[in-house]
Amino acid sequence: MAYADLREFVKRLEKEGELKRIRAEVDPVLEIAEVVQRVCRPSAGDQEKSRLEAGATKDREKSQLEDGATRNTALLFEKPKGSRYPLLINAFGSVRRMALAFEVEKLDEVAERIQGFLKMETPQGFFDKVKMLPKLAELGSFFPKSVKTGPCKEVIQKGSDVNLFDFPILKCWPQDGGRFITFPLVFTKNPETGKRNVGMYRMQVYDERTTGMHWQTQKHGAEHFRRARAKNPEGRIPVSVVIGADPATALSGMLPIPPDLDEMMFAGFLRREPVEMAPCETNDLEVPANAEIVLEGYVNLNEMRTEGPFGDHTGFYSLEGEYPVFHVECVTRRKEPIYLTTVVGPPPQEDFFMGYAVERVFLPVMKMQYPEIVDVAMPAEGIFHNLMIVAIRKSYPGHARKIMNAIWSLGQAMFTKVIVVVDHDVNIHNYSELVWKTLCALDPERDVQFSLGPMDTLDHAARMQDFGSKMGIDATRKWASEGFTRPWPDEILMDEATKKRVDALWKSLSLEK
Ligand SMILES: Cc1cc2nc3c(=O)[nH]c(=O)nc-3n(C[C@H](O)[C@H](O)[C@H](O)COP(=O)(O)O)c2cc1C
Ligand SMILES: [Mn+2]
Repeated sequence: MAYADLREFVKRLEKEGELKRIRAEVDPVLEIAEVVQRVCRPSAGDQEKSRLEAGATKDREKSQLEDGATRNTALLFEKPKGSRYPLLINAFGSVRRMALAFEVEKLDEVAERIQGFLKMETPQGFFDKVKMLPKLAELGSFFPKSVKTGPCKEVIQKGSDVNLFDFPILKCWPQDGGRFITFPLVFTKNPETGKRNVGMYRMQVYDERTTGMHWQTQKHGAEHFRRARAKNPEGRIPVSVVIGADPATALSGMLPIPPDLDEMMFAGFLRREPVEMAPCETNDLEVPANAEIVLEGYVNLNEMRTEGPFGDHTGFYSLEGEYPVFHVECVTRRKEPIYLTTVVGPPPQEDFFMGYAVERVFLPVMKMQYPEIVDVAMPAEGIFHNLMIVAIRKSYPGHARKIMNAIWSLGQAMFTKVIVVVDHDVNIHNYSELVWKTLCALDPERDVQFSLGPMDTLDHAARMQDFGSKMGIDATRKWASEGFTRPWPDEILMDEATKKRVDALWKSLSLEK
């Protein structure tokens, strides 16, 4: 049975020893973020240790940043200063909790389910295949279901009763421009097709009823805004924002899925039960009926306002920029809503584990289109878009370069700043092996390729916002057919017969502790 709502997930986390309640009063202005830092990030030494362990066991999931002194758990702050409502944070901040969110033992199970669907007879081509999902979903009845009302309507507040400061909204870092809603699901409709989009875009609170809307230029919410503005620059678009829902639904806003593929359908697929959608009170959007908090309102198409700075997941502040403005006209909520939030900052933070799950879950989709891809890794320090390591089964000259170009054209992977392509026999989750073999395989001038393209808005080093250069490193063995005519040496490995002989001798050498 799917989690009915966020509070069921809280109960499950608690039962699994994955959640701590904090009864002391803690200030959502800076203090909560600092507490989270001490729980979710081990000291540098521990990090190095866990990395070495992970490398030794070929398993990145082992480097879960479990730290001796403070255990990495979800935190439920029962008394955030200045608010009547509890605050849930770090709920998804480990591989284990991500697996609990998707109700699986291993994230690979989700990948296998997706693979099962992709294997069904579908037209050729990645997007066609992915677009088949809604059709398959209709058959499998994952499609969202309209209902008249739900727990998200226990309390309805309109007009001057609306006050965002009722909620324990975080200020995360000292130079942040204000308090930010960090875990919202932003609902809009494509003004041309009427299709829904749901995205997780942070919202800076300007006053009781106004926030920023941080739609980065390549994101689907931004596209809805632009299309509506092109039709009627003086108009407005309806926007509703959900804070807190069952885990699959809450996470669906960050999924890098194609435009016009409904995130709520995908959430239904993930939770194996349709998401029930209730109509909003003041606009024509629908929101998950099990939501904790819903903010209904609109964005004016001719209004922009300075947003930021914001301590971002790059580990640096993203600077001020001009973004649309969200006006809240109505709040609907549970009587005692749980305020779901997260902190981003120097990696790794909670969002690393969300990104890691996405990497694992979407790997079969990448492999489907590019079967030569054996594995993909995005290390935490690469903050999703800065570094992607790809292992391929190389079968023709220039194959590594082809994969680089493929990644630079694949959905949000277009943002990838550095791609390293290695042969299939490199364990890319063991960074020490990866760095060693990559460096050994390089003639830098020959093997490094530059390209230009769209950049993540948050990249502060790019020559311009949203546009800059990328680098691909071909660290595969070089072939004669690629102009490399020298012999390529074998990797040093002891032969099995000698190993067996030493195994037999081993005890007599008394070398064990
Ligand atoms: C914690 C967190 C915060 C995020 N904040 C933003 C943001 O402020 N603006 C943005 O454009 N994307 C942000 N993202 C990334 C988007 O959620 C992600 O790119 C998503 O796929 C966008 O949905 P879309 O493809 O429907 O536009 C954030 C992701 C996470 C995990
Ligand atoms: Mn989308």
